[in-house]
Amino acid sequence: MVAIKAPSSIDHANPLTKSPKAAAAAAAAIPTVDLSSPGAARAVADACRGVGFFRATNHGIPSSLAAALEARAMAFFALPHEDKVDATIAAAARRPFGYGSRSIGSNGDVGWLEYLLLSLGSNSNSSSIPGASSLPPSLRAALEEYTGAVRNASGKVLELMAEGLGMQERCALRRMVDGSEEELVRVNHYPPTKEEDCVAGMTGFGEHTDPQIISLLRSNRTAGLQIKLQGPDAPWVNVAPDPDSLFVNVGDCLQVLTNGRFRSVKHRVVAPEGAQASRLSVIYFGGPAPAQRIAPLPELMREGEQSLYRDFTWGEYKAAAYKTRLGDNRLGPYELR
Ligand code: GA4
Repeated sequence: MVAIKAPSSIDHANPLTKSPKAAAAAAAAIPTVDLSSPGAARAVADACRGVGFFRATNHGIPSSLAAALEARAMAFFALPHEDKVDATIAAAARRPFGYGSRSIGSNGDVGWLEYLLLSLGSNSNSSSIPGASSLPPSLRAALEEYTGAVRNASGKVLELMAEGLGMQERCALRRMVDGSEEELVRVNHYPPTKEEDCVAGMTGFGEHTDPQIISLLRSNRTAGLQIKLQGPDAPWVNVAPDPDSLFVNVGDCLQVLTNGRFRSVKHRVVAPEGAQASRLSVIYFGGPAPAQRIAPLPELMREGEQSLYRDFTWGEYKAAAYKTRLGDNRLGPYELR
């Protein structure tokens, strides 16, 4: 692999994370929510209004499922390149799905990673993932079990969000994702950097926001994920890896549905200099149905409050988003002020 120089925005000498004290301050900026606690709905909403990101504990995904998927995914990524391509031919027929290495999307973005990107298919009651049919059976089974569990966790978080927003129907947000046919799973593998690759500030996955409603990430113990706190001059902070937690992030559609109350969070992965270990992360993305109108939910609007965005459907937004570069401001063209 060839080292990729990060854009200058990537700042390893981030003042917030340089000293132990500053690192502790940065970590404190990332809220933790115990999803089983009585105050969870309020804590989830506070986190989504503030950073747009939080660490969720007691999410209900058995650690054995996540560990099994991690082991099988690691074994898959250790296969020869050709085998990985062959095993994902079924999925790759529908770009951008399948196995990818170093290139992200189809507009020239590159990263220090390889990945599997799959659509979870149409039937939320069925565990079978259409594009996974030719994957090694043990990986396919682990993926199907894990995605079943992470879908439930996502549904639970969406209910807490609705409750925290004071919505009448707890299921209103969850229903937008359930059966939408727009749920994805992505398994990212960031290989260790060898000494000759060690160019300061390599990009693992460049900065971006997720276009969907919600994303839930689980990683192994290798660091690399960073989020940008809200505000133009806000710093990037390291997210300490925690395989027992899920990291939840607000996507662009949820920002619009809440008329900016919840904030879509910028995030990126830095390939740590001279890391000995691989980083492996699994991300679930929950999007709405293609025909779903994305506009601020009327019940959230105060009297006289104006929408900050021009209406669109998820189908339109996705088509436009997939033509952009990773770091582009995808909501920009829809902003009214
Ligand atoms: C970011 C979130 C998800 O990983 C993803 C990505 C997608 C891709 O990898 O093909 C995109 C990116 C993501 C947004 C802008 C476009 C499309 C790469 C890219 C440059 C699967 C998604 O839904 O949007």
